Formats: sequence, structure tokens, C-alpha cells
Amino acid sequence: MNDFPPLPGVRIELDHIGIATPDLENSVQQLSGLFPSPPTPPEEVSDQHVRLQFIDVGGPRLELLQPTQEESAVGKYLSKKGPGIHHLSFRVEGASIDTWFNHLQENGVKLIGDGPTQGSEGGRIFFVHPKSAGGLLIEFQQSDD
Ligand code: KFV
Repeated sequence: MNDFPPLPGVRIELDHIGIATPDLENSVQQLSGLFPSPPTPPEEVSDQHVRLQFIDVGGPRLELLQPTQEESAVGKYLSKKGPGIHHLSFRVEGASIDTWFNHLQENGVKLIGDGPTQGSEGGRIFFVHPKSAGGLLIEFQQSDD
């Protein structure tokens, strides 16, 4: 059980739901027809080997992710589990994402990587391993603005 003290001032909000797809264009076309706002333009995040687009669905957005390499996190997930919900992404406010990363790590949460890396829309991200998060892949993210 993670029963460590909270970090003073930090606020966490659900920002988006990551969806794995083998065909970004097709998934965006299908899903964006269900919602009134247009999707964001395609973006590539090379660190994570994905191309992605966001769809505004009211509240947290959908982030459609297509792998650019089979042997990537999303590529492996698709071949094992198929298309669908891949992760939940939470915005960190009231503390820097580096402070939040260090706080979780110092309190024994199993994090992926050595610190935050480049994410979508110019933000920085890191992931909590599903083994430390009830079987969910949790992303934390922060933008400069
Ligand atoms: N959700 C829940 N469980 C997952 C999972 C997922 N998305 N992916 C893998 N697992 C489980 C999997 O079922 C298995 O459990 C274990 O993790 C190891 O999986 O009980 P089990 O069977 O042991 P493997 O062996 O398939 O994969 P592995 O090579 O170990 O990698 C798993 C993991 C979580 C370490 C890897 O997927 C990872 O590093 N993920 C973080 C990076 C990532 O997912 N990037 C893509 C999104 S980039 C993004 O969203 C961006 C750019 N953005 O800005 O938002």
C-alpha cells in the first residue's frame, strides 16, 4: 500500500485518455465523427515512437496513438491486447513535474525511466509502472504554460 504523505500544494487532474490504434487516420475519422470539435493535427513524439492526435470530447480528451515501431510500448501493447484504452494521463499542477517524480520515487512507487521526458504538445511526461498502479498505466504530464 502507498500510504506516504501527500506533497504539499500539488494538484492532479485527469487530462486525457490514451487509446492505442494501428491506424491513426481511420480511428480519428471514426471517432471525430461522433464529436463536434475537429481533431488536432497529427504530431510525432519520437522519444515514445508514436504518432498521435487529440479529440476534444468534453472534459478529458482522447489521445489516439499509433506506434511508429513495432517494438515500442504501444506497438507491443497492440500486438498483445489489440486496440483500446492504453493509459490515463494526469496533469500535475502546484509543483514541478520533477519534484512530483522525485516524491513518488522516494516513496517507493515504481516509475518508468530516470525522469520526465518529451511528451506531446511540448509538455514533459513520465509513467508509473502498472505494477505500482493497480494494473493501469498512469502518465503524469506538465506543460510550460
Ligand atoms: N496498461 C496496463 N498494463 C500494461 C500496459 C498498459 N498500457 N502495457 C503493459 N502492461 C503490463 C503487461 O500486461 C504486463 O503485465 C507488464 O505490463 C509488462 O508488459 O502482468 P503482466 O503480464 O506482467 P510487457 O512485457 O508487454 O511490456 P514491457 O516491455 O515490460 O513494457 C511495459 C511498460 C509499461 C514498461 C511499457 O509499456 C512502458 O514503458 N510504457 C511507458 C511508455 C509508453 O507507454 N509510451 C507510449 C505512450 S506515449 C504518450 O502517451 C505521449 C507521447 N503523450 O504525450 O501522452
